[in-house]
Amino acid sequence: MANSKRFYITTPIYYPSADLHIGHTYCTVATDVMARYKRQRGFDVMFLTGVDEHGLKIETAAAKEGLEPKEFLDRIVAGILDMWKLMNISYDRFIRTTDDYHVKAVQKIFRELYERGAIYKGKYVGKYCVPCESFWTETQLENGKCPDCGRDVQDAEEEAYFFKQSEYGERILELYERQQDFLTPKSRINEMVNNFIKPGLEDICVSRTSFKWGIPVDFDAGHVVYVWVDALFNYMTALGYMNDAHNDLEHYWPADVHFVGKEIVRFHSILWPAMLMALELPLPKQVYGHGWLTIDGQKIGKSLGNAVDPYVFAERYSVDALRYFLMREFAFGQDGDFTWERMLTRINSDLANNLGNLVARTLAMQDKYGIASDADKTAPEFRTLMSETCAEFDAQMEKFAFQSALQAVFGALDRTNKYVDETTPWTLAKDESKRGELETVINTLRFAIEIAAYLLTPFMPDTAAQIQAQLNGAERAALFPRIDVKKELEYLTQNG
Ligand code: ME8
Repeated sequence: MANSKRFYITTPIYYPSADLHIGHTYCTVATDVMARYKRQRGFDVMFLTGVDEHGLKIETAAAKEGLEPKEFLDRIVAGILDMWKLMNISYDRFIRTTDDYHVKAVQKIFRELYERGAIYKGKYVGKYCVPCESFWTETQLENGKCPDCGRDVQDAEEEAYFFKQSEYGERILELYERQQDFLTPKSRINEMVNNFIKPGLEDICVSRTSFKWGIPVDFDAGHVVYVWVDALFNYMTALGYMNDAHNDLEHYWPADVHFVGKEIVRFHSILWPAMLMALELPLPKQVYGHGWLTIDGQKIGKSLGNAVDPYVFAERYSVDALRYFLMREFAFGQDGDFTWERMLTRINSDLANNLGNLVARTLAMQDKYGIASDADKTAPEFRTLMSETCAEFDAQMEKFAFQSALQAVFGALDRTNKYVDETTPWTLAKDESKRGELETVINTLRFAIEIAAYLLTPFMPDTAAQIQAQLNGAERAALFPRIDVKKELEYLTQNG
């Protein structure tokens, strides 16, 4: 059943964390928006997410709680699944790297790379950053610390397997040339070329013997597979690569896009294609490196102690408000600084005042004046406006420019609200001879709202469905109550 309209999109697989914060939801919401958008347009979508469960960090965290790693993980993974449910994440498949099929597949992949001569045995001397699961050479350190997170690194020396990453510099550069969209936004290419490829790629250590919690190398006891090799292949094992648990590799691979945070672009745009080249496998079409959510310029994360709890957020303002805010407030490719004030202001201005108010006043007038719905009675100006809005929306979505796509919709809603003020339906209603005009105004408003709701569906599925239901006659209810920003900020400072 070959369907040319296939769309395979992935999030990174998350390190299991008991403290989920809105930084974690950012990429997953964006991926969900894209997956819903493509499904709405008739694509056969595969949306993969999951968890990355191996490595020293997990082993240490589990031991701290006196638990076996798997026991520790099961509890945390349940929390993650709960969070995706809360956030209305419509993933098609969820992979755990402890899943038996993945473990066996990675063992086969490692052996295959070894047999092809892409992996060899050597000695590892260098530095290791435990939280990042990253090896570094002396020269890569910044002031003796991990260049990614700035934390202390440890000395490490042991017998280990290496992947011949050094052989792939030229081919990776060619890839960036040939496949212009391979790595986006474009600024990320310069980072990769200048920081890693130009200085010369090094062979990368891909096995460890100093801890146990990893996938064992099945032909050399004591070695476990480097967590990034294990993790990256999730994108293919989840489709059935080197296993029979799934069967849709041919159907969905190569991936249309991997969404990843900017700090892991390096693994996705150098190590990942290099390993695929070594195995002569097709490369993903695109890697998109998004920015971070920050607070006071610092990446939101548990270690910085500045997490914003999505549960609290969703309970007070709704999941759709959170999804909307994340996608509208920040440009996806860049960092964005979170403040409660920004968030409250955004919800008020766009969702309560613009969208919510338009829907409420349109339906109130329709009810009050007893206007029958008639899709043929729409002002030509709005047919043009909404068709231009749809075109602009699509163009932005294809570039993953969620912010601009939403700006297009809300620009049209703004225009629609102005149309109410210009046409003053309450005046028309007083004059029986203006009945036809009044019918056109109300139906034009309905038309604009209906198209906007359609476009907003991937971003705010519940709200869009509610709008559609109200247009179809369901009981009227306010979509987003207006927030008293000053009062709410006081509440948040006292309780946050
Ligand atoms: O990196 N803003 O897992 P992870 C935006 N297991 N994105 C954020 C963020 C923030 N404040 N905090 C985290 C890993 N993220 C690996 C991935 S893929 C084969 C293996 C994003 O749980 C981060 O940028 O540390 C990353 O893309 C994702 O959450 C998972 O991070």
